[in-house]
Amino acid sequence: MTPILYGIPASPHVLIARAGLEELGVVYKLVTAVPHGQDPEFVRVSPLGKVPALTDGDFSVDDSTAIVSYFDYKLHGNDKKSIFGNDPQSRARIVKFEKYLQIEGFDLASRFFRHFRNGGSIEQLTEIQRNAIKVLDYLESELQDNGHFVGSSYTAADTALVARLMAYHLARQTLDNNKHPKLSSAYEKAIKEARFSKILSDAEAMMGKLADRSAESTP
Ligand SMILES: N[C@@H](CCC(=O)N[C@@H](CS)C(=O)NCC(=O)O)C(=O)O
Repeated sequence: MTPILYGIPASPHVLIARAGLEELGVVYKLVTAVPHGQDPEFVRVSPLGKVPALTDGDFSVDDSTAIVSYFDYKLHGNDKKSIFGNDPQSRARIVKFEKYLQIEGFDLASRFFRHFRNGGSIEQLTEIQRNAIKVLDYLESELQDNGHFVGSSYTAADTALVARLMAYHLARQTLDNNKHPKLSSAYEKAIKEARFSKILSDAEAMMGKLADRSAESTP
């Protein structure tokens, strides 16, 4: 049975899950579910009402890291292709950055979306942008020259980074190539990869539809 991922393409946490699943080559079906949607199956698999949530046969779990880690283990166990690292030091660094991106990455994505939804002031937007730059400064300082946090292939930390930078782009923010050259080139490289450009296009299409709908409803 094909695993089902519940969520909406432009959700920052759905992007994190999808970037990881694409990297792992998981075939899944994306079923539209908005946070706190009332579809009974979604309510069952996501008791907190958050997206993303996953079902794979009888199993379900609702958290982007848990979803990626579930498939990583299912496909790779502890073999050398795990995207969570294959030695203690790599695993520690990958988990550290994935977690940082989950928590502090809020400043790159959801804070902007919340601000636009609530119609905040320019001063507030400037403050949010300033916070986002601090997060980007730190990530820039930790990224290797090859654009990965660890090693030379995409790990769960890298896919979380790609997802966060996609959300930053969806929030109409632009990376500054002079200030953040490693992040800028890592992002440009990633979105040229079909597996990542596909999920970015889905998210952009959804944002486009939302913009059209709000333009239509504007008198
Ligand atoms: N830790 C969860 C967080 C998921 C999350 O907060 N998703 C947002 C959408 S991006 C949501 O569903 N928000 C609704 C809420 O927090 O009530 C994960 O990584 O999947």
